[in-house]
Amino acid sequence: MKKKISIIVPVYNEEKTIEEIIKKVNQVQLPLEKEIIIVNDASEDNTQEKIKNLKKIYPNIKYFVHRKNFGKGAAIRTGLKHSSGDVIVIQDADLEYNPEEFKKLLKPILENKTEVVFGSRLLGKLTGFNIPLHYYGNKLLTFLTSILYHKKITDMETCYKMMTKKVVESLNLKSYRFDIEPEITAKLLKNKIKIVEIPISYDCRSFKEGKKITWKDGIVAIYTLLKYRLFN
Ligand SMILES: Nc1nc2c(ncn2[C@@H]2O[C@H](COP(=O)(O)OP(=O)(O)O)[C@@H](O)[C@H]2O)c(=O)[nH]1
Ligand SMILES: [Mg+2]
Repeated sequence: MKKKISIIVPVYNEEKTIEEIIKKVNQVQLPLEKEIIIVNDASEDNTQEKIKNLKKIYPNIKYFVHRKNFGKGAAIRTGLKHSSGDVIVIQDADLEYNPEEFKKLLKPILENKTEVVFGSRLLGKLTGFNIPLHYYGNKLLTFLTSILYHKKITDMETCYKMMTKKVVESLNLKSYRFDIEPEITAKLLKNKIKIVEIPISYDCRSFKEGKKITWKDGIVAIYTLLKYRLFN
């Protein structure tokens, strides 16, 4: 029986959106108990104050702070270490992804049809991609993943990766930065773990609004995909 979901929120300088996203996460009605694990990756803005206020309002928040900036992957791994849920999902601290989608993502896991669900921004109706390089970069990285790992998937880089705790632990994650996404996907595919993809909505923010991933992370992603394909 699955009883609890741990929602891991890596945060770096997101003072404008952290309150709103945590409110949304708490609003969504799920058939599991929710644990929210916020990992502040040494933000230099007002994120820390905002999280402290949130903690007073929502008792289901666990809060951890890195003493220096290590990256999204490191923050996710810190969150994992402290999670007690049977199911794990990652939620960015901006507003690009909508937590209402958790309902759809959770369904096949609760029905024991799969242990891993990816929310795909590129399946079904396209919404919210508005930086062409970002859109084509995502298409390219996903295409490359499918070729290298002989399995068709549609969105390697999605933040909405929902997995049972058992599966995440088996992956033995090592990445520090945005290379965490290709690492997770590569290891799942390499270990022949089934991934169910469900279309989700997406609302891409601009760099001005705080988007942090860039084309350089795309290069690192290619390197990471090759690395796990060729070595362990
Ligand atoms: N912990 C941590 N999170 C980061 C870092 N850089 C970005 N993030 C978080 O990762 C999430 C995704 O960043 P974003 O730039 O929107 O990229 P995308 O959503 O993957 O395209 C956001 O919640 C950021 O706050 C970092 O250095 N450390
Ligand atoms: Mg984002």
